[in-house]
Amino acid sequence: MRILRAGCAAAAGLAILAGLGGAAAAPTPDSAATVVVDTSQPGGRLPSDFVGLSFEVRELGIGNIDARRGNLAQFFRTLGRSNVRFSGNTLDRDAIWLGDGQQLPDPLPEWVQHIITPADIERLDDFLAATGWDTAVGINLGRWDAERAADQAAVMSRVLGRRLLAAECGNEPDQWVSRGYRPAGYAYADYRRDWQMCAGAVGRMPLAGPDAASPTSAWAANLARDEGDRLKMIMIHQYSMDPTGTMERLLSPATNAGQAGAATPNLTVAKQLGKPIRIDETNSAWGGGIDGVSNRHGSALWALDYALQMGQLGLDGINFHGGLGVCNQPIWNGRWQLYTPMCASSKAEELAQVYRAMPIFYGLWMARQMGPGTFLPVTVTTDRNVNAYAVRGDDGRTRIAVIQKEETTTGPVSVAISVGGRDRTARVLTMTGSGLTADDTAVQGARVGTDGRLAPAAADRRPVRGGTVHIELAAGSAALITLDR
Ligand code: BDP
Repeated sequence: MRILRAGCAAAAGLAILAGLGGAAAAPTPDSAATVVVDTSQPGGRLPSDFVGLSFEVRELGIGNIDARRGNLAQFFRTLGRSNVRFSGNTLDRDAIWLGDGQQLPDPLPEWVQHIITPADIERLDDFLAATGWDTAVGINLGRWDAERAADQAAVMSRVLGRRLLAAECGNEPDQWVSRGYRPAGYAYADYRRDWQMCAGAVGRMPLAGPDAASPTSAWAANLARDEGDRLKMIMIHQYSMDPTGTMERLLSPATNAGQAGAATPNLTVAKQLGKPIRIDETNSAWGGGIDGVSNRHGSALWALDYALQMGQLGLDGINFHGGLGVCNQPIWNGRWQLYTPMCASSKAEELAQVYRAMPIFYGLWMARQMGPGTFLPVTVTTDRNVNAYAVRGDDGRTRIAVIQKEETTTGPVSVAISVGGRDRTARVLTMTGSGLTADDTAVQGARVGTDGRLAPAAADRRPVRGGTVHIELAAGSAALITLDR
């Protein structure tokens, strides 16, 4: 039996109760888990904008962020208001700003692949107005041009106003030597001078960064300490695996522990300094993701677990990176974005900006349903790969997510969730897929339609008796349990 987080004496007893208490018609569960929710000790916040998105800045430049076309705006509404960030490798590598009255360099340097203009910012603003989201947008610092940066900043403040959470000076500066933007030996002290140059050019605009590639890089903590009030929010990147990863590794307790370990040092500094911190670029594996892993059902279970894990740890938000090309095909520059939450089924749909949800989208949607609220400590006792989180919602309802991360051919788990209090009912929404490497993820059997909406069938009802609710959770699925007041 694996006891996750501090064990408690009641848990073992509940495990026995759960084994006896399964519904009569259901197949005998192979094993049991208990989840004890401590309703008396509220922890940190799960903000409403916790689960955000991140895209390459190229998506702005090629006109993909458009509320008047296709179904992208509805995808954003389906997820609920949050923060969308535009940056990524295409920022410093390929993107040039062209303000009104500015000229492109002649001859055009070979590196320029994408031109970002005030019209793109206007279109973004319309999109944000239509969806209720806010944004962080990158300014090219890798290939620096002070006049263009100042103009971009002025346009962004004028057009986006309060919808602009922050600008970001450059992407992954700790990789600029290997990308050829800076000479060998370029270190944090050099970067800090570059960052100050960018901060100087953008006026009073709020800034977030440094968006280092390595989650454990000291650049984030250094910048937060050195740049005081000028840095509004710390932004770090974190990918759970390298491109050699497997589904088994993605869903393993070791990866789960590694994620927390990687985020903790910068989070600790952020807390000491009282500064907000987001993982503003994340996904299952860098290098565009892994076919058969990042684009399959298991990634939905991973994303739900990971988002809530990071929320419970105390981060302020997490932006899942993606791209708006054809699903499972190279999106730009020969690179895949297999981990993307949404993508087009065909070239024609890509041009029409009609997307479909990838499995991971459902994981983000489930995580989103847990908040806003305050985390409650849970103790999970199980010999299976099960994680659980609880949140006391701002609406007064307690919500519990239980995630089972094993292949669907393994037996179900009988879960006894101890919540205390009087008898009442619980509503259960379940996210399922036919296998970890299937791509038919659904919530209550429902999938996102071509209109971008998700309309799950009514939740299942379960009684809460003696302070405990029992559910039977199929392997490779996740349940979101809402307690009625
Ligand atoms: C990050 C970059 C992003 C890439 C991603 C990846 O910022 O542009 O798409 O890696 O490798 O480092 O998938």
